[in-house]
Amino acid sequence: MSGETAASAGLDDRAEVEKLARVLDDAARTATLTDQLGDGLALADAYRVQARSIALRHARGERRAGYKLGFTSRAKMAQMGLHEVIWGRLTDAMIVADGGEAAAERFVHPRVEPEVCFLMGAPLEGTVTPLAAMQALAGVAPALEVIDSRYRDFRFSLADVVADNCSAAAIVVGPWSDPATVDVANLGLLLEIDGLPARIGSTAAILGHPVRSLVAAARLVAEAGERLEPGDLVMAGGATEAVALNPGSRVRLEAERLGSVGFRLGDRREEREEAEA
Ligand code: OOG
Ligand code: MG
Repeated sequence: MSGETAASAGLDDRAEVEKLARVLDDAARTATLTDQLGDGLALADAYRVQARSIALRHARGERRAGYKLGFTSRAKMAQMGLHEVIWGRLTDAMIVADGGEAAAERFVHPRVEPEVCFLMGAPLEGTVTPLAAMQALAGVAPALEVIDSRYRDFRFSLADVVADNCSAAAIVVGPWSDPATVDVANLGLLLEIDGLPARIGSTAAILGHPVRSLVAAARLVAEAGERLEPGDLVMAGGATEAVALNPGSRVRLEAERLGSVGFRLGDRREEREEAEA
């Protein structure tokens, strides 16, 4: 290392941010693993790398779809050994239709998490009350997130995972409910894989109330000079540990009062046979 630490000096060199963004973008685009970035990366620089990697996606035509929060439940924090709420960006290319299929080739070692997704009806930024956050909503839905770390062994530091856009890979959003009529504070969640229960939980596991994720999102994105915009999706974070998926798996989340959402991970063999036919 040089005399200065990355934490104090930051990645002064734009070229260095750009290089790391390209490495991670390539890894995500081609579904290949890459090495952890190492101890020298400061969290603020990791967010700069993330922003640049998303800019590369936008340059390829992907559109903004909103934000995701990470490590908003104890179960997720304990599973990954990291204890700070993080945020990443969603694009339209990550959206899989409810009841649809996601090609297995898109992922390296996918895991699925039961979540709640918010739909913004009005802008929201900075320090807001839970009530103001609720009033900015147009909808709330049961949702699944597929995370797929680009790092070997699904292991990373907080800065690593932030730079890697918080492992974001795909989301599946179920039917919208009116947040004025459904209280999302404490709703039972049942995650099924291939028809068998894989995890049970509650929306209360998400920071005690999922609206706190929305409040955190408004504050955190404002620190980066951004705001939640009407039409944005905001994924509140996994309510339970993430569960590893195999090709061909059928995933379904049943959420009390909100209904269900599901998708199938494509079967690599079928895809290969189709390609050969
Ligand atoms: C980081 C992403 C965390 C969540 O819902 O907590 C996340 C990871 O665990 O790979 O999406
Ligand atoms: Mg998640």
